[in-house]
Amino acid sequence: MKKILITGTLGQDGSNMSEYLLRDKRNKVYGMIRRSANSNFINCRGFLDNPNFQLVYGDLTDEVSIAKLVQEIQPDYFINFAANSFVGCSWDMPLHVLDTNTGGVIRCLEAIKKHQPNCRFYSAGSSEQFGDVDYSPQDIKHPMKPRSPYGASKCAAHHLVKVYRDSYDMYAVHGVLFNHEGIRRGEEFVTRKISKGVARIYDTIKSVENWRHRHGQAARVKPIELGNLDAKRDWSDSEDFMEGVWLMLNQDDPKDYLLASGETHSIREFVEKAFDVADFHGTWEGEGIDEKYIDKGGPHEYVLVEVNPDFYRPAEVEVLHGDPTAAEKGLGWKPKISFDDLVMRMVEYDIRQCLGKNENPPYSNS
Ligand code: G4F
Repeated sequence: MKKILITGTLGQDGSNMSEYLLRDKRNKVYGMIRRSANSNFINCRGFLDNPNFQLVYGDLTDEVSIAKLVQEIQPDYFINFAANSFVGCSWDMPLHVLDTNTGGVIRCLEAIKKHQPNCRFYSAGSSEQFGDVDYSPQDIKHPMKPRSPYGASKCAAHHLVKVYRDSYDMYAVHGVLFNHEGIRRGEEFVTRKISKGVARIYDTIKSVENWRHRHGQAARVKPIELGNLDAKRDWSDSEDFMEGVWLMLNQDDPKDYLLASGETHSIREFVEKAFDVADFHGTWEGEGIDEKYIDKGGPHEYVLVEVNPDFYRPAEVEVLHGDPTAAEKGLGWKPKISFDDLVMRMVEYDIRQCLGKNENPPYSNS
């Protein structure tokens, strides 16, 4: 049996990876969680009672806990998805970001070096490392030019993984993952904020249509408030990436790869596609902080999106666009879920949730 220790289990990637690995009954997955009064297990409901899954306590900022887990479990693989992962708040708590995202990786590497040197280690890198990009699409050789404390923390982690690999002959890889989303995505990230917002507006207008609408009244719709609409991101589905991460961990020799869709889309395009799924068709009006996305197609005019400068960042990564061809050649990996399907899946899922059809966030390939 292969023993796999995963951090960030309650989050999108940790839960998707656990589910992906538990499909093979020869894998035993240890999912690390931090102690909290209010842990949210919603992403894990589908596998919490799987006999090959076990929750274990630990914290990336506590080297004692990391060392203890590696010593006791003796994992064959250690997949580190835990992070302070929200770029937007990394300016508010830069030291915590560095301690978790960089210091945490050192603690993992040290624990492996000392207690289980044959364990293969995956470090979750980010396209935020490229930051103020020199060229598009970006490949793994693109210079690191981070624009946020978060991006800087991931650059340092990338260097450290290489240093440990070269210094101690460890199997350690740092996968540079472009944005990856899905129905387990946290609401602070822009795609889920939009898909949930679309579902909320859909629910408000459609439920009002049943009674209020008949009296000729408009629904009271709260628009989605967004920051920079012009930023472009290379979005994939998180589930697609899990296979790529696993392949990266199972090469003959450790090598870093970049995972991306190979397409880039603006926040504005994501908004349009998401509202299309719910059959709202707006137009953009105004400029800068006065810009709005307005649906004038029905008997009432609805402002669906407006700009709130509170969501602007002190420094922005304007465009990310990854080149996945090296991963395709080296790992035989390529993304399966298209941008349109990703948006559709997220919005349809959130609409179903709003309409009261509660489901476990499923892993679609299982
Ligand atoms: O969804 P985001 O917060 O993701 P971001 O910053 O690209 O980071 C994500 O992807 C990285 C990989 O590239 C990961 F490493 C990282 O952990 C995380 O998963 O923001 C995307 C874009 C930004 O340009 C942001 O300024 O959307 C823009 N945006 C516009 N309005 C907004 C909003 N972002 C958020 N979160 N909320 C808004 O209202």
